[in-house]
Amino acid sequence: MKDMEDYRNDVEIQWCPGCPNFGILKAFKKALVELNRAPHEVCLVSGIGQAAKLPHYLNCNFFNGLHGRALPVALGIHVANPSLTTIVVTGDGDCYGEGGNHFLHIFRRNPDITMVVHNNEIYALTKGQASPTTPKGETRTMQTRGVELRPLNPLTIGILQGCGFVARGFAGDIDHLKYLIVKAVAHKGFSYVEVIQPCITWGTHPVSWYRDRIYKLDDDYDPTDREAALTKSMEWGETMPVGVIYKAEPGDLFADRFRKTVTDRPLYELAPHGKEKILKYLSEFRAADNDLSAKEDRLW
Ligand SMILES: Cc1ncc(C[n+]2csc(CCOP(=O)(O)OP(=O)(O)O)c2C)c(N)n1
Ligand code: SF4
Ligand SMILES: [Mg+2]
Repeated sequence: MKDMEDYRNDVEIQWCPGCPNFGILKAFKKALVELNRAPHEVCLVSGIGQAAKLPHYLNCNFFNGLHGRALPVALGIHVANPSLTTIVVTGDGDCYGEGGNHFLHIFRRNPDITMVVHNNEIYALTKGQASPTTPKGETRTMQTRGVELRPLNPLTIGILQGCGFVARGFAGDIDHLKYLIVKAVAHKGFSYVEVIQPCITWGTHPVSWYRDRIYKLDDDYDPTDREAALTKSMEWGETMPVGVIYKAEPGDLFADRFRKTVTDRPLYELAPHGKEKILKYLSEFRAADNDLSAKEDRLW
């Protein structure tokens, strides 16, 4: 049996004290323990942002790449080694702004990957500019006269584009969020969990404002009813539902189609010496990087 200690590392956390991201981190640890995944069986993938730092603070495989590009990297990792539990951790700016193209098309591909989006309606790492989910009219550090554009409704897009698992959680309800992450990872096919994550430094509203408006979907709600789910996904403002909003049959999976059309074996099996080669390239890259740094030191 795994426990939370298996996922703990000693990396110093760079979030503001009290940031709701701490709640999401804890929900992740609890979910991975409940799923009984060992750290080496998990790979977290992220881009850039406060949200994208989360994988740094967990003891497991992770890949931290370019802004907005976590999804294609995750797809590559998943095809190379489908036995890994691959989870993308991203923010509203990273995913719906810079990564908007990948966000749209991942649903069509339907890989067995989970994506968790921290939605704080802001570009927090770069000090509070508007993001695609900032409500119209609200001011931000760059949008001092109020945002003129209508916000994106990403959950509705997910359902319309055929995502088989669409959920919303709240960073302030760790156990419920853990429940959603467990369900999402267990779902075969692409699963999408958006998390309401108020930014207490740059955001407009305190955590209590969200708490007052959030409610859990009750047992009478049927997430397999697509029409009802579309309506529910558009509910945002004075009331904000959390829970599994939409669930469908998994459909055909990206890795299975890849096996039929490209190769019937995981890519890592086709390159048995891959690990040695990667270690060799990394040591060459580091040597070149050190060499460059030494030259820069001499220049400056
Ligand atoms: C290509 C590129 N454009 C812009 C930036 C600057 N940048 C870094 S993080 C960020 C916003 C991240 O916002 P979000 O994904 O919502 O994460 P948060 O910090 O809010 O968790 C931006 C614009 C960058 N690093 N790279
Ligand atoms: S700036 Fe906002 S999102 Fe970033 S760590 Fe601070 S409270 Fe959290
Ligand atoms: Mg954000």
